[in-house]
Amino acid sequence: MEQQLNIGLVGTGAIGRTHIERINTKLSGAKVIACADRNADFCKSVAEKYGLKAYETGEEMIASPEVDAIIVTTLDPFHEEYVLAAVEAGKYVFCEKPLAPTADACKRIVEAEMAAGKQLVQVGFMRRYDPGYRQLKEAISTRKYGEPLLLHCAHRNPSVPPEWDNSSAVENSMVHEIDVLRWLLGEDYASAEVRYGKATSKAREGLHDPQIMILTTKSGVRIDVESFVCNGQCYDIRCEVVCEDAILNLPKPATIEVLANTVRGNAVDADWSTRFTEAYNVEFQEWINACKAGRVDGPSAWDGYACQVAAAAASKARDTQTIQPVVYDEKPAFYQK
Ligand code: ISE
Repeated sequence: MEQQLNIGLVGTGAIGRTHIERINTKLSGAKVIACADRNADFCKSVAEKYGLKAYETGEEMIASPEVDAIIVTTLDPFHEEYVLAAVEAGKYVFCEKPLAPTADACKRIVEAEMAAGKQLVQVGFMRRYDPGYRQLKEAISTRKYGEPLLLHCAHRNPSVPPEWDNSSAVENSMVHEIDVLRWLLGEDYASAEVRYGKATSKAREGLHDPQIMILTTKSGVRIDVESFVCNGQCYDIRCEVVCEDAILNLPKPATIEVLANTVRGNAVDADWSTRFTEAYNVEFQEWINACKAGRVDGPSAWDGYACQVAAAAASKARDTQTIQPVVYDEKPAFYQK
């Protein structure tokens, strides 16, 4: 029988727990067998619920020979230290997005990985695994419909948590577009801009919603992304690619038709966890398979860095209401596929 990949997960909050359930009940070839969290009591309760070993610290778990690979689902500011510990231990590590809150922190991870001499890090940009985005990617990369020229995208959430601030639209939500559109088009960004729409009265005071991010790629493709995070209705993700010979649209998720209140329509997702369930499943199954085959084939530490460079430019653009250049360091040969 093929050997099981034993995973240790650090950060037992909501997303961490859904990944434990996903891996241990739906996927094959791996099991989460251990966990760690700064909140020791909560960690113990999670360990008990799922039959895992609770470690006192993330570092201890990462170093343990019982654990083959690591998942990091802590709060964003703690990603760096656990990813670095995993790299130092020579273990594959999957880190939820963002790899780290700043481009500098991501760069430290990139440097540590290069010093280790082997790619070990994958970043949790699950949209790359969504069947709809994969169809778009295929259509764009073959140039079957000509060159992509413009993209119109939307990222709409019904509501946001209380800690959400003006920067979160870029840093927390639109980072997904920053990553997935760079991957779709296969090129880096040249500039970023963020403008405000007329503010909805439904957002709490001080929170400016909606916002529009405008990105221009190095070859000149123009992208607009609407972020409307207090729309009060539904979770809605759109991506329309205007090519020279066709207009391509991200397929809408197939959902049941509902007849109610004199309206005929299709059910919509209430949030991202249901909208991207299939993408998360594929993402983790492919990660498990790749770890067992001894490689990383998903979003790399370099992709994590590139995303934070563009996010920082977009945030600066929003704060100063100017257009900002997106300037990356030169991509090392280590990450050229
Ligand atoms: C959340 O953190 C996510 O990652 C979701 O995918 C995104 O749609 C949402 O806007 C974020 O708040």
